Amino acid sequence: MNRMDAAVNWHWTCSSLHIETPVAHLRLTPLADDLIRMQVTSGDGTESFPTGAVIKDDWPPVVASVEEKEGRIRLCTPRMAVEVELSPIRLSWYEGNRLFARDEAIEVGDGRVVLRRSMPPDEHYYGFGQKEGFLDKRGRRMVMWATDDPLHTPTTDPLYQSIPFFLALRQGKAHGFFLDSGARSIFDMGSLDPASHYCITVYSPNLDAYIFAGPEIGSIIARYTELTGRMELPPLWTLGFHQCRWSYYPAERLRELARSFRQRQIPCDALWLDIDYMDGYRVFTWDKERFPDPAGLLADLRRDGFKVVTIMDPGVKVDPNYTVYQQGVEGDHFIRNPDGSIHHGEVWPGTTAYPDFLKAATRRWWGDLHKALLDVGVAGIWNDMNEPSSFIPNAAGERTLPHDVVQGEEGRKVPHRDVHNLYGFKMCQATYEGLKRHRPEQRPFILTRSGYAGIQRYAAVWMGDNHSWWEHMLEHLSLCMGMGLSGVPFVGADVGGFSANATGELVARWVQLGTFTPFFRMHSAKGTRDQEPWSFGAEVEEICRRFIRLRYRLLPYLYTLFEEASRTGLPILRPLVMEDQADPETWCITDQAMVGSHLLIAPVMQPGATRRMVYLPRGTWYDFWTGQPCEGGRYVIAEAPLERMPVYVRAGTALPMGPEMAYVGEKPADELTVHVYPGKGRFDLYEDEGEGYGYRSGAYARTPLVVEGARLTVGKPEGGWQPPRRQVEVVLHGVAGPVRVDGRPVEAEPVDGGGLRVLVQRPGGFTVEAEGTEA
Ligand code: MIG
Repeated sequence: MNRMDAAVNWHWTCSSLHIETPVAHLRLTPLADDLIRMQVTSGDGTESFPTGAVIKDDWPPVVASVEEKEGRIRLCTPRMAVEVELSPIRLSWYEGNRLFARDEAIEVGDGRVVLRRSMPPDEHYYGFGQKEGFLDKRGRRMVMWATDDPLHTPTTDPLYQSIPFFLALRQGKAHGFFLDSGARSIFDMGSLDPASHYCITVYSPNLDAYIFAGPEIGSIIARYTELTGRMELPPLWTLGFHQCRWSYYPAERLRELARSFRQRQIPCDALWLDIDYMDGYRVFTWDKERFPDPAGLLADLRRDGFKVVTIMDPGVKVDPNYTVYQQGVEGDHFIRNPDGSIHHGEVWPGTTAYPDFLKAATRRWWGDLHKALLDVGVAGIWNDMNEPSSFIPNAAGERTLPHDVVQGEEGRKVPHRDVHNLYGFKMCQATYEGLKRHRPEQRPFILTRSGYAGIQRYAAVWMGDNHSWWEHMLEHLSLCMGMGLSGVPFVGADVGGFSANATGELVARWVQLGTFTPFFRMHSAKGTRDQEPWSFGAEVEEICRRFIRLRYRLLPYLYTLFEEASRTGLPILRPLVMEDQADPETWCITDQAMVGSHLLIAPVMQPGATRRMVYLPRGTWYDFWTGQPCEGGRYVIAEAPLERMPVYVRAGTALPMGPEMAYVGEKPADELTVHVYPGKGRFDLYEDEGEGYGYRSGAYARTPLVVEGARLTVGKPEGGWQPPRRQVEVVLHGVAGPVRVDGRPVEAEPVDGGGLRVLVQRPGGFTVEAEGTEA
């Protein structure tokens, strides 16, 4: 390795600062006031394979200046600066006058670039996509190399996702770093303790990074997702409850499952088909005996409100009599060995060929194949095994493709090693574009296991093969929060746990957690005991029923958060540090989360526990179950008998809730309840048709719910869509009364657990207030 030493020359082109050294070229390009791109090019100067993560290139010009002083060059934007020492090359990064990071050395050689950054002892590191461990990743060494590892231990690394993005927080101020490469990279955040440096290595002769000045976590995520794109608003039904297992078959079993949900009055929107629906694991086929009439089955289920999602693996069975394989060969869609032959791996169908999703024609072919599934009524696609996974280890002992198989367009071929982390991402792009082409009037729904930075544009993500272990409830929270901080808001994990047998208590607790996570699906592995909400006796069934119903009642709140995420990139499930990054207590909390910025959840993750400690950030909070106010900025002990998970609501919240329903769209959502928690705040309730793109041409409603003290003002909805609302029920918590509507006294009814309830026979445009907040 060679350290980038004395610069031989430098120049400023008005858009980039270029610095030439004998071993590499450094280029610094301001893209926005708080964002600078940093590129190091070495080797023969060829650019790295473009990942496709970054979608924005039309940045408005930045007012930047460059000056040289005492052997340093300083590049400034109105909000950030980078100062380059020329011998050796060292970079100091500033937000205003605050030094936030220092690259002490840049080393190149052996097909790598290494960045050594100083590591203040009081700095915390968050994000990195899907990474094991607690919220703060300080002290961990993490590899970006998409891997199907079904045993998630506290130190298993890497997992399925590769998102080389992180946030650093020091003394309440944050900055961000994104490394854009589809090749292997390593983030060693001080694994050799005590550490004075952290170290970022990319296995490429080039480094392409983006530095975000912050200092707000939220604004960094907003910028990062401006760069890499945001989730499209999903269909409303995908926020409902999903039931899955490996596998429900034959058709009659699926019908029986559907009947059970309706008979037991447990809401459910989607049933999932795992690999056994296929004919010998051949993708895009159906097993004719198990599913003789898929279109009829799906139509019947649909009449009862059930959507069906089918699994898809990338591996195509090598079988000369199978059309998909034939087309793949004829169309030159498969990844090849260095000698030019089609590469064969081993996955569920036996010997398989892997589509090369880096090729546009292959993505199109793959996307078009989905038409057959859409035609029989499949509602969404579940992309599994797309790390890609292989049953035969490669020469490096990894269960994925050999590093030297060849991918990419003609004239732009690259070895798999350079683009490994893009496989799942590009597969999802193919699926997404296929769904858009063949069902343009509906919003696509794709769930994926593997992904790269920007995956949020194409798919929701679940956390892969967890276990029915209590420890994996904490993993559920930490992985999902890490993903949310990394720009991917639509995330979840297998509720109840995938491998091993669950117990009733575990399932009850896990369903409580799942109720508040963006993607809410129960799933369990082949060979494990039944894992439906009713599989563990009446008490657990009742707890599941109550929480799944609560999930549906919360849809107006959750859907508004999804809409916000689609516009701003902000996560739905957030660590507490995002809500109050100046409060040191929040910096390392992994076992609690915010859902949006109004609800705080504290799941119970130990057997037998009936209470737990909860940190409430500064301000006043209300117990969701009792309506009792509690002061924050301290720890409280929350009561948590099995049927209750601690949930708190921030003072000043207007929490919108809808009616109970068996599934989304069962009946018009014409009842709205607004729970008011006195204080000061505002919630802009977002509603639309829940499907399709009408909202893009104005068919939505945004209703301001404004809380001031014990007064709620429900404004007139903005937007061109009329919510089907006849009346609004308002529940005022923590107040004594009397209650007035638009200044006139009304009868208010006390509600269980405290609070006063009034019914206003209008869709909006009124004020409800109470006198005298309860002491
Ligand atoms: O090799 O399709 O993570 O959710 O049930 C296992 C069977 C393949 C792994 C997925 C899991 C799914 C299972 N799959």
